[in-house]
Amino acid sequence: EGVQPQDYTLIKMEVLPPFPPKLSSLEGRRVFLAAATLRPETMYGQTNAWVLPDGTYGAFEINDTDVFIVTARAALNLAYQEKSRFPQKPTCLVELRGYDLIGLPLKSPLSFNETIYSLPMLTILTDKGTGIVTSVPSDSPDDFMALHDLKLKPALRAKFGVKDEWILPFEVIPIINIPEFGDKSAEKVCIDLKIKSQNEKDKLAEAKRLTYLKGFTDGTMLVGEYKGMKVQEAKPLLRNKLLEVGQAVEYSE
Ligand code: A2H
Repeated sequence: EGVQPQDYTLIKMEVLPPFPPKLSSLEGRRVFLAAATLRPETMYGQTNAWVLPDGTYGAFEINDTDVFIVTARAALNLAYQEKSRFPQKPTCLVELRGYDLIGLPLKSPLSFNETIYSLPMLTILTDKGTGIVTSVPSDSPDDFMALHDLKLKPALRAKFGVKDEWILPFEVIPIINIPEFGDKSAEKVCIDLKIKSQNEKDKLAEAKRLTYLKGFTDGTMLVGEYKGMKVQEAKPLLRNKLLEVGQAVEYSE
C-alpha cells in the first residue's frame, strides 16, 4: 500500500435474480458486487466485472436491504471510512470463492450494456480495493488484455466455465478521446506495445502509465451527460452524481 491514501469510488453492480444456489439465502435482498475504481467517468463503457477465481470473498450485510460482495479486508475497511454509516462489524452472510461469482448477471450504473457478467481475471490483487474490478476495455489496458485473452482462448473459457454468450457479444465501446491515442486508447496502446496477454506485467504497467496520465490530462468525453467535456472536469461531476443517487460509495485505503 502507498503512503498516500487512495480515493476509490465503489461502484454498486447489482446481481440480478434469480440467484444461483450459493446465493439463494440472499433472495429478497439487494446484492451488489462492489467494484473499486479510480475512473468513475468511464462507467459507460463497462463490458463485464472481474473476480479472482481463487480469491476468498464474502457477502456482507451493509444495512437492512443491501449486501456487498467484497473481500473480508474491504468489508472491515468499509466500517472505518470517515463518511460511511456502515456497521462496525459487518456480518458475513455467506462465504464465497471467486469461482462462485463467475457468470453472475449484473446491472451496473451508467453502463450502455444493460446486463454484463462476472468473469475471471488472474492478476487481481486481494489486498487492494475490494478484490472486485469493473471492466472498461476501451480505457484500461488490464481490462482490454484480460477480455482479449478470454475471447481468443476457448480453452481458457472452458477452464473457468465461462459461457461464450457472457463474453463474445461484448465489444470495446469508445467513450473517451485522447488526441494521441484515439477513441479506444487501451486497445491502441496494447497493440503499439505488442502486448500478448494479461500476464505481461511490465508492458501493462507502461501501457497503464501512458493511458492513465493522458486520459486525465488530454481526454474528452465522447458520450453521456458530459459529452464534449474534459475528463478532468467530468470525473468529479460523475463521481458525485453516482454517490448522490446511491449507485456508488466512497472508499479510501
Ligand atoms: B480502474 P491503483 Cl478505465 N486488483 O477502474 C487489480 N486491479 C484493481 C484492483 C485489484 N484488487 N482493484 C481495482 N483495480 C483496478 C477502471 C479503470 C481503472 C480504467 C483505467 C485504468 C484503471 C476500470 N477498470 O486503473 O493500483 C481498477 O481499475 C489503472 C490505474 O490503486 C482501479 O481503477 O492505482 C485501479 O486498478 C486502481 O489501481
